[in-house]
Amino acid sequence: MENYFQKEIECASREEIVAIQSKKLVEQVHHVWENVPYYRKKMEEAGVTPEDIKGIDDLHKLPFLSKDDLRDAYPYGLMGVPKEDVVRIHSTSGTTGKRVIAFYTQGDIDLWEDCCARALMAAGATKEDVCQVSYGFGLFTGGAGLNGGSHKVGCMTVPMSSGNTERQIMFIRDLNASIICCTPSYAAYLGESMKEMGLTPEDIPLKAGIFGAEAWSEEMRKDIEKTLGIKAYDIYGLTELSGPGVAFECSAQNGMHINEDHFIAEIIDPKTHEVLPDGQQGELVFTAIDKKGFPMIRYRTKDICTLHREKCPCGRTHVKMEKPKGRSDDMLIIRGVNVFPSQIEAVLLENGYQANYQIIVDRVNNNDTLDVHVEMTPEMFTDNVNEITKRQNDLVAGMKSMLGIKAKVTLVAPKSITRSEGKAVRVIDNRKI
Ligand code: DLL
Repeated sequence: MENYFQKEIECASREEIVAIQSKKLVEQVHHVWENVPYYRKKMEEAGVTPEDIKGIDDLHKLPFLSKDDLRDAYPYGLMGVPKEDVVRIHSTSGTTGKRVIAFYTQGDIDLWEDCCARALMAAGATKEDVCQVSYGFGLFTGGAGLNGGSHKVGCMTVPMSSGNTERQIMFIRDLNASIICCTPSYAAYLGESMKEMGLTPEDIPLKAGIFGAEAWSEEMRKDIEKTLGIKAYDIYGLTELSGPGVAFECSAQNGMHINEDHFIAEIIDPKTHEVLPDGQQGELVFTAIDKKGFPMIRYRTKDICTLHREKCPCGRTHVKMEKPKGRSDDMLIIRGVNVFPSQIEAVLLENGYQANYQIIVDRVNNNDTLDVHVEMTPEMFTDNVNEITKRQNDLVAGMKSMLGIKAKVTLVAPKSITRSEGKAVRVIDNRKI
């Protein structure tokens, strides 16, 4: 039996969703026009006034917001309410530029936690569950968001935060934790550590995991499900739009339902800015129609993705997004060819490796080089040179057929690549361009 947090809205008809979105969009545009001079100026420059926006069919008339706008307006320029109505901030790690600071009213936090509760219940959570939240707490949104969602479901919530893997495993076993929330790379590391401790999936009480905050492949899902003996569900979100829970996977495990009563999704061509039809890949753009503290209109995420509206067996009617393929700023251009780290990862997992790898890009004599360091698993570890060479050649061939270009592959000893407790760092780009 499918498990819902807010069935009426999660399974609403298309007409109902469109009506909700249209009404909220009109209100949100007025709110922003009156309270966010930065965006009002953008609207004026585009020749649009709130009167031009009568429903979602008019969405395309509104100007985009980009990461550059967030940088320009840092820190307070896009705040949508007086400071006394803000109860919290969160912030991005700033790995790809200046930090983003997002502001939340109490109402914003409530709806965000509802979104996370929907995700947990879609993964089977009930008030009987013990939910261990092993995303980082603090400025990062992962810990706070899923912690709040878990409270709303009524789970016994364990606010672990990330790190201290032995203690994580001890709590899972001692408290009989049934649900874990963390990044997929940390889930893989937990699995690896449990295996080393001689634990089998039967010794681990977990039944489900809610994994997101970074791109991960289907192969990695299979791997985590096998080692931990759980069902692994994807969850998507970003600080600018509150955090985790913008979209989440249901029992069908093939794409994430976007919470359309709070967020309107569009896919655009990142070059021409043209809105693309469902089923076509492009950049994901969101309009947050409820959030008041940091109201984002047509925010360009840089995430490359596809939307689908086929009927879902879980009964939810909200549009689904595929796993994002990566961010347009993660995409490497190597010798003119677009390469996503997720494609390299897929080749490794298909060949029996785990997602312990590092991609090193450089430019030598005006030529891009692509080196992939890949850890052997303990089972395949050998010092037989012929064996290693054969394995390396197999991976080179696999990558050539996936990417269309040649990579240099170096196999390294198990455990020699640093593990991550949060988002994994996969790419080192040494090119000075
Ligand atoms: O990563 C929020 C989050 C926390 C999501 C916990 C899920 C779970 P940021 O740090 O602002 O927020 O990073 C947002 O991470 O634009 C994507 O590029 C990437 N991302 C997030 N979830 C996924 C996912 C949090 N499920 C950025 N698959 C986004 C692929 C993801 N990429």
